[in-house]
Amino acid sequence: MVVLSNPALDQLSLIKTQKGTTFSGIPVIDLSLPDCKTELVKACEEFGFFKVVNHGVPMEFMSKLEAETVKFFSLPLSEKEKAGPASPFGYGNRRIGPNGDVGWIEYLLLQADPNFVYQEPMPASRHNPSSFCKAVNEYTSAVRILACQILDLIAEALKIQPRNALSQYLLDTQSDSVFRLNHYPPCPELDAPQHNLIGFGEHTDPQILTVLRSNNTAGLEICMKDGTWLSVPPDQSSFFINVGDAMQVLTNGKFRSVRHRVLANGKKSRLSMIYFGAPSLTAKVSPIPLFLREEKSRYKEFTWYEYKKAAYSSRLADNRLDIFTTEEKEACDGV
Ligand code: GA4
Repeated sequence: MVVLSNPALDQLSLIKTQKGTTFSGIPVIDLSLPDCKTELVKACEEFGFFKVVNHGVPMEFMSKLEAETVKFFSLPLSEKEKAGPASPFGYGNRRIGPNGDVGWIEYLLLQADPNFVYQEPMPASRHNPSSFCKAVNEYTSAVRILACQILDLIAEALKIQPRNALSQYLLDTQSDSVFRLNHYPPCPELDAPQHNLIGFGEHTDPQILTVLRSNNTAGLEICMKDGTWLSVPPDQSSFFINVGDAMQVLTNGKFRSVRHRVLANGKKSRLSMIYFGAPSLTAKVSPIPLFLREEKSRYKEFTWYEYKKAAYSSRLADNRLDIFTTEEKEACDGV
């Protein structure tokens, strides 16, 4: 469990939400259908967010990792801390990033490049480390393939050449991809009807594409173009995909990096497993020439390292692309 004292609670943001808006219109894309690539592009432009079904990842991979994750987060704090501090990889609780952001959360952050094999040191007591490592490795390999399939379909629909121009970033052995396991513990005394506790504050993901799977507990909200927050009904057998900042830049703003947040409303534990597909630190990030035929570049070229360096001096809610834009202010950067 997360160790949180009552004064710690005072520092966490309590936000008021309008009465439970549950958005049912989130795009659901069936990857087995021939026209899914057009739908993927539409969803990336309109929402920067969608759900995929018939994705080919065995349910068994998800449930095995979920069971192992539950075991891991049930360990005593001292055992979880043996994974090392999350700076940047390891176990963390409450603190998110290095600049004062906090949430009602504990998590494990891991490297996720294609060569990386998750191994010990891992907590040993009451828990079988090798089965946890196996489940992480099995799951991350499968979702990496899924992310690459989605990127290839998008490239095909947009006629980006070569077809693997986007997925190659994730398949690069030096890819800076990250894997995150999040646990939002229940906090019943805060479950007042008009209040919600912030599990993970609003932000956009830095990377190219995010693949998220959660258990059946609600909490995720996405920010629409008009600034309203919509709650995403959980679905433990599907994946939710976020467009990240790097993808917004690669498409010169055609795709929208979606602002999102997680509320931990107190009744049930929420568990999520998230793969963030990223370029290598030396990769140059700038719009693909195809997107510059009719429009000038909205972004200055940067290396992924430069973006990351700036990102780690930012607060969670900051717009991390502002400093790389060629225009005064982004037109559609949410709230
Ligand atoms: C948001 C998306 C991923 O969870 C993450 C986060 C990272 C962290 O928790 O260490 C960051 C955050 C995330 C964006 C800005 C920086 C970095 C915390 C923070 C304040 C792992 C990532 O890649 O960027």
